[in-house]
Amino acid sequence: MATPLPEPDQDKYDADERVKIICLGDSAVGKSKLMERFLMDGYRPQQLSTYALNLYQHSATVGGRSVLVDFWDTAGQERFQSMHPSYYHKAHACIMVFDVQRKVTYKNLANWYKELRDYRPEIPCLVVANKIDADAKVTQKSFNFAKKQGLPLYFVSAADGTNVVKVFKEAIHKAISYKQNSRDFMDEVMRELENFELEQTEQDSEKEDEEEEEEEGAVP
Ligand SMILES: Nc1nc2c(ncn2[C@@H]2O[C@H](COP(=O)(O)OP(=O)(O)O)[C@@H](O)[C@H]2O)c(=O)[nH]1
Ligand SMILES: [Mg+2]
Repeated sequence: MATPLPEPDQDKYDADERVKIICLGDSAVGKSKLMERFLMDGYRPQQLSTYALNLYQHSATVGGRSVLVDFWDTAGQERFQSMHPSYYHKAHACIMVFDVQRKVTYKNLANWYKELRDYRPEIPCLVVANKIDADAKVTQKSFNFAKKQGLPLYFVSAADGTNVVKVFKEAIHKAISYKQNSRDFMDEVMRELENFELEQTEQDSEKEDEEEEEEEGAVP
């Protein structure tokens, strides 16, 4: 039997905006370490092992508005070089990570990027070169993949914290502005459906109210 998702807490209802940010990249490039580093103060990891993912929630204030960020981290499924479609579903931004000490993890970015674009053709994506603490000279190298795809590249270290906050803040900003300005076809369809469902429920409850009033009126 599937474990039920954890109970949502108050933050979720109070936030003005809510975005989902996913993390992609090979095993052991430091995805989890980066998330933990960013969320170090008071992060609340939730192990959803049934769903093969870790969910971290983070509250931020951007432009005076409160934002709830759902960070999705893989939990081993990346070993198979592919993620379940639900991982990508309705994501608003992606942080793609490779390990500067393992060339193959850089080469594999192309595969991750292709899968990302199959599901989410339009969302902002950031490329992160992690573990620069192990080799400072690496920041002089050019990594053409990011340039070729027109993606921003950041040199970071989850171990000593270099540029970690910067990358995550950037990702949150991009996610919000994507969500607010999205002309993504699938997003629009989803929005339409959500509005439709809302209207339906409102109409149904109005109808019920009327019926109740009628019934009440019938009682002498
Ligand atoms: N030197 C160094 N090691 C790191 C860094 N980030 C992660 N690691 C190490 O790399 C390994 C894999 O990290 P993890 O976050 O589990 O990778 P994931 O599989 O992508 O989530 C662990 O042993 C980490 O301690 C970093 O910035 N510098
Ligand atoms: Mg991990």
